[in-house]
Amino acid sequence: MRIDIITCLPKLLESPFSHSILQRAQDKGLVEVVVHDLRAWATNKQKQLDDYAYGGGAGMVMMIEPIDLCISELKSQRDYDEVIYMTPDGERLNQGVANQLSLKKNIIILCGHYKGVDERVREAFITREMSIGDYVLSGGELAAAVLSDAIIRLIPGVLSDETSALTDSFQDNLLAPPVYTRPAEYKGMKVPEVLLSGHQQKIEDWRTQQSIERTRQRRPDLLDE
Ligand code: 6GU
Repeated sequence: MRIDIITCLPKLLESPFSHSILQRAQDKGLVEVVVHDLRAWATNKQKQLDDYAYGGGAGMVMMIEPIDLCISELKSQRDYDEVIYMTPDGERLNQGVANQLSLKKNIIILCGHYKGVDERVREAFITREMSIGDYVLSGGELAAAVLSDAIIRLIPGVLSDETSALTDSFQDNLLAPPVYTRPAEYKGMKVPEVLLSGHQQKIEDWRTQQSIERTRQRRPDLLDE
């Protein structure tokens, strides 16, 4: 899989892809993440990317031409399954969407900034608009990093234990059960006996029951879906 991220703040995206699982996924060749500085497609000598909104009002709007040039250049090099625009008024990201997107071959992610992009960008180039939740971030970069992380860890081979994504919270619309490690007792706080019992079936049953109970208490909305 290849993810092309278009941004006017490429530095914001350096660190998230340079550590741990996301770095290892790239080193193994399972995913290629390429961050593009939109400034490289700026057309005037001031390298301007945004301008005042027609009709007035606070906030700058990202101009269509640099985005058109950038996306057109990428599309001339390969076919893309999706061109995703990160915006708080997009479709809310969930595990189901991450699962879908992890099956794609090439995707572009455009990060919004300022008051957003000229609406014609959305009409002409964008196939899908994503939000990561009902709150506003300063720009789409951190949201793009969140989306990319959620996708990349689902690509087969990225997680060292292939089954570990299957036991994540939300994978079956349930929250994950509690987990424990050594010591078996710490300052009087004990690990549930069943986990020390060695009875694998009892342990699975306990985990399932804990997942259901935890979901009922914390996220009853998930049980209705
Ligand atoms: Cl995708 N962008 C911004 N700027 N804020 C957000 C968001 C995206 N998702 C939630 N809040």
